[in-house]
Amino acid sequence: MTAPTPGRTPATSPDRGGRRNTAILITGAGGEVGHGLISSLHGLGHRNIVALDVKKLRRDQRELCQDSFEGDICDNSLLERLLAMYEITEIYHLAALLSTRAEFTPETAHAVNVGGALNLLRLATEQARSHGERVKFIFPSSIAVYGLPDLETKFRAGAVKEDEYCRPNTMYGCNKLTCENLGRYYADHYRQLAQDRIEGLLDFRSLRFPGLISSETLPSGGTSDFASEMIHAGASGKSYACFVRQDTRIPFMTMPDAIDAMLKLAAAEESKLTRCVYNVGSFNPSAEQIKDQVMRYFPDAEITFEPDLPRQEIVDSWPADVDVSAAKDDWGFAPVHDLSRAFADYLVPRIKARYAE
Ligand code: AKB
Repeated sequence: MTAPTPGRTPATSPDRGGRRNTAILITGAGGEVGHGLISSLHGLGHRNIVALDVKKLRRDQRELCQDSFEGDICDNSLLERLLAMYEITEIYHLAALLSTRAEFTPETAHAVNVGGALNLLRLATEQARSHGERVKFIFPSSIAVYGLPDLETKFRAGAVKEDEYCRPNTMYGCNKLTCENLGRYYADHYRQLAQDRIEGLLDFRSLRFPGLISSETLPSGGTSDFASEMIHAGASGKSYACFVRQDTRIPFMTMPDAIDAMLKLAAAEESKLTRCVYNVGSFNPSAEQIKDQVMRYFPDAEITFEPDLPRQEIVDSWPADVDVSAAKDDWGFAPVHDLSRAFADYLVPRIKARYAE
């Protein structure tokens, strides 16, 4: 990993009286969500984005950031050096090993997904203590925190609320649920017995993403990836064997709606928030209905269904739908894309352009 060049001086500016520049830190910045988030934050006028990822960011992404680092969120010395260079006021902690990949290396997934989050939560509280302002910590959780015991219960449960069925069957789901609880602990109970306790250092907010579908990036290592893989294969003329049954149903949303939801939650007035973890999602088609949409726009697509039973079991334990009323009521969650608009207005035009290049 390439840490910041040793001896790099803290970034300061005259109008801050020599104090370090403020920064918005995005971990996992080179991933699917990070890719869209950097562009959206830059589009909103933020010029103090600091990106961290294990891989070097693409040039067009680096150019939207004030700084970018290659490194591991488990590398404490790297995080310390980041601390020394910037006054971090907001963190979007996106770095994670997704559900399928995590099942092959569960202990590594725990180390990265939970150990990394713990490092960032500690970094955030130290930052708040040192510069005297609360740090906003935005954490993407997942529908993987849910664990429906069987298909009958899954379909009877319908749209599950945040506090129902939180019994995950995957290491990734366990990790995400643990991180939600760690975030709430750091925000509300951190060092609660210490004499020198300082309250209110962290403003932790989390949203449970469903399957995300992007026109710009292909997913990797997720168990909800069948939707994106099917769409991109159909559009690029490749045959696709879907790894779940036709009747498989989970909630999804498009990447632009996911980024918009994350920024809306981040901007929400704290007094309006009745909880720190929210469900989001906007459509919940069956795998067959996704295929129907793909065939409508790419009639030559060759799509078959060859369920991978262990992965099928994971998806069957996730809810058929999620109740998003708390997000709508508290901070105005309002996704633009339902299934048909996701294809007509976003996926098909953008993906056709992408594969035409
Ligand atoms: C995955 O498929 O693992 C993720 C998720 C549902 O959080 N995309």
